[in-house]
Amino acid sequence: MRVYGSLLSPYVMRAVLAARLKGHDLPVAMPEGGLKSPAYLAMNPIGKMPCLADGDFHLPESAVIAEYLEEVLEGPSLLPGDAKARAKARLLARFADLYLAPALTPIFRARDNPEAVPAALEALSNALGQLEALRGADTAWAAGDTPSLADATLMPVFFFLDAFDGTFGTAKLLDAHPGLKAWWARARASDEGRRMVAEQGAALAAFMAPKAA
Ligand SMILES: N[C@@H](CCC(=O)N[C@@H](CS)C(=O)NCC(=O)O)C(=O)O
Repeated sequence: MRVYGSLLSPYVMRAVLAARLKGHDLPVAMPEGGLKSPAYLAMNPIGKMPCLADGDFHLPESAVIAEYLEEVLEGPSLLPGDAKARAKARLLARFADLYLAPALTPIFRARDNPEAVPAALEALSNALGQLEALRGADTAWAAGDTPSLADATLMPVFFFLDAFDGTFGTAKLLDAHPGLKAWWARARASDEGRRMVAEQGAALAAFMAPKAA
């Protein structure tokens, strides 16, 4: 199995992290010819990253990939507990996809459209408050006592709160949400968190380097 994409993408990292949390390392690489090449579009007509290749089976969309990996890989369950606990993990992951990550996008593109940043910061702050409320009581991991698909989804997104903090004060937004702040501190300090932060940091630096030149 392999994943097409770059580790800078929180969606690619989600797939990679889901595998790692189950004890597996998936190789990651950009597709030869890029995301819009005929060869890649034949695998993934959406033309975005990630796309999982499992033999000749190709699967796009990070949430679906993470659930597939949960089903096919040996290792600890990333959807542990009863139906309610599993629904909670899925809910937090879905919230990240639908509300949290989109609020970060204009901040990522601030160079191209700086006017969009204040509204994005407000949306981000609002989304963090909603996430804190959805999560309820703080638990060791995002949705319970063990890692779940919610952690695999949220951790790569929270990396960007730290990465953009110096310019936009994004990590400081967590001061208003102590449960999330405590979860992120623990997740970031875990073995998988430290590895992820190092990899995303290196990928972000490489991405920014040509723009700074
Ligand atoms: N819903 C998709 C989102 C994937 C996505 O937006 N990927 C971005 C990178 S973060 C991408 O491939 N952008 C390049 C493009 O759209 O051409 C998923 O969860 O996999």
